[in-house]
Amino acid sequence: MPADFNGTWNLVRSENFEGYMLALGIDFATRMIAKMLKPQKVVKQEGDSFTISTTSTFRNYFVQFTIGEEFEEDNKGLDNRKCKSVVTWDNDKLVCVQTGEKKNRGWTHWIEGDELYLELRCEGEVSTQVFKRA
Ligand code: VLP
Repeated sequence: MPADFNGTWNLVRSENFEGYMLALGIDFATRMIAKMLKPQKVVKQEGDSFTISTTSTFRNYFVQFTIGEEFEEDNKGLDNRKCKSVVTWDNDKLVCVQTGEKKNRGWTHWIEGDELYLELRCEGEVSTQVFKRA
């Protein structure tokens, strides 16, 4: 029985988001705004089907996927690069591989206690975001 990510989650802390954004080539002005944000995630999980909406006062991002099914991701409003993405279970972790122009790009979600973790990876950079239930 895999983990249950359903719910509304608010960012409480993050590490090295700047490094991750630099690896993605996000410009200075956008990084200055983005690092101040406290995004909210709403995760809907039904079996192996997920929607994750990330909203903030600046930009919003929505992604929908089924475990093991590759999809085209446009990263609209983020770095706007297209990639082919696939999400799989690694025990209770949700692991996304984003294949495209950027090497070693992807993310992992897991739950630890009452916190939702998100590790963001791009090239050599790793950023960790931690969320608590709203
Ligand atoms: C772009 C890089 C900040 C920074 C500028 C815009 C949307 C897993 C996954 C959903 C993510 C988070 C993406 C962060 C990339 C920032 C706007 C921030 C709010 O989450 O939950 O696919 O990829």
